Amino acid sequence: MEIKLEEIFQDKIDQEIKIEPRDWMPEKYRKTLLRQISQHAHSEIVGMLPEGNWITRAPNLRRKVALLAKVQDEAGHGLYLYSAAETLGMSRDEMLEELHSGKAKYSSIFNYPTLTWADMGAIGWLVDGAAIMNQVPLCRTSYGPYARAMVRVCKEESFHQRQGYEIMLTLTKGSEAQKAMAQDALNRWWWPSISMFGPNDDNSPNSAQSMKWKIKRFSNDELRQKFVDVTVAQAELLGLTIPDKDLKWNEERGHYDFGAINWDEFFQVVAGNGPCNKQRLKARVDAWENGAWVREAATAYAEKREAKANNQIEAA
Ligand code: FAQ
Repeated sequence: MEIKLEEIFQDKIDQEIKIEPRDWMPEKYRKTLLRQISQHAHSEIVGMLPEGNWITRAPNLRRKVALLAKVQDEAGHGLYLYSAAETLGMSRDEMLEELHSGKAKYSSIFNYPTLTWADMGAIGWLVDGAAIMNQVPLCRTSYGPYARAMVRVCKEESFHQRQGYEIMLTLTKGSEAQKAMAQDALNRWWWPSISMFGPNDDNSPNSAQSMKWKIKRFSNDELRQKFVDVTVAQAELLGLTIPDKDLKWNEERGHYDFGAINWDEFFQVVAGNGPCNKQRLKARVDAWENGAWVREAATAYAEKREAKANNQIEAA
C-alpha cells in the first residue's frame, strides 16, 4: 500500500503537480521540508540582526529608510516561511523552541560581524545576491505553500540586492577611504557568501533525495558556480577585487574557476563556534523573553473578545 502511494506521489512530482498540505506524502519528505523551511525561516529572522545593528547609524535618511524597510522585509519572510512550515504539522512555538535551544540550524552567514557601513552594501549585494540565486528555483519547489511563499520573498530579495549594490557603487565612487572600506567589506564577506550555498555536492547528504523530490532544483555547487559567474562582472564594474588569487575564466568550462573554500571554518560556524553565534542566539532568546508580556496580553485580549462574542450569541 505504502509503496503504491509512494509511486503515485513521485509521479505527481515528476509531472510537476504541486504537493499540498492534505495530500499524502512520505514521512521523510515531510521531515525534509520541515527541516529546510524552518531553517530558512530562522535564517531570515536571525538575518535581521547583523543589519539591524546599523539602522541607527545609517549615513542619511534615505539610507535609513531603505535599510529599515529591508530588515522589516526579512521579518516578513520569516513569517511566511513559519506559516508554510506550520502546514507540515509543527507549531511555530515548537520551531522557535528548537532555535532558542540551539537544536535548529540557521544560515552560517549571519554569524559574521558587521563592522562598517560598507558591510550593509556587501550584505545586500552578496548575501541577498546569493539568496536570490538559491531561492528563485525554490519558487518552483514541489511543495505548494513553500513555492508560493518564495515568489514574494524573491521579489523583495531583488530590491535588497540592488539596495546593497547601490551602496557599494556610491562608496566606490567616493573618497579613497570609502573605496577602501568597500574593498575591506568584500574581502570579509566573499568567502562566507560562497560557503552559504552549503557543502560541496559530494559532501551534501540531503541533496540527492531533495533533487529527486524536486525540493531542490539545482545542487549546491551548481548554484555556487552560477553566483560566482554573475558576481565577477559586478565586482569589475565596481572596480573592486574579489579576494581569490585562483579566480580565473575557464574557456573550456565556460565558467570561472575559483579557489578552495575553507570548509573547516564553515563547519565550525554551523556547529555554533563562529564569531557571532552566541551573540545572535542570545539576541533572539532575549527578544522572545522580553516579548512574553505582549503574547500574554494578546492572548488575554483574544480570550476576552471570544467570551464576549459567545455571550452575545447566547443572549440572542
Ligand atoms: N548554514 O545536505 P546539505 C537569506 C547544513 S536566507 C548552515 O547540502 P540541504 C535571506 C544543512 O542544513 C539564507 N547550515 O543540506 C537574507 C545540512 O544540515 P542538516 C538561508 C548549512 O538542506 C539575506 C548540512 O549542512 N537560505 O539569506 C548551510 O540539502 C540577508 C548538509 O547540507 C535558505 O535556507 C549553511 N549555509 O542544502 C536574510 C534557503 N548549508 O539540516 C537576511 C533554503 C548547509 O542535515 C539578510 N535552503 N547547511 O542538519 C536551502 O536551499 C538548503 O537547505 C541549503 C542546504 C542549500 C541551505
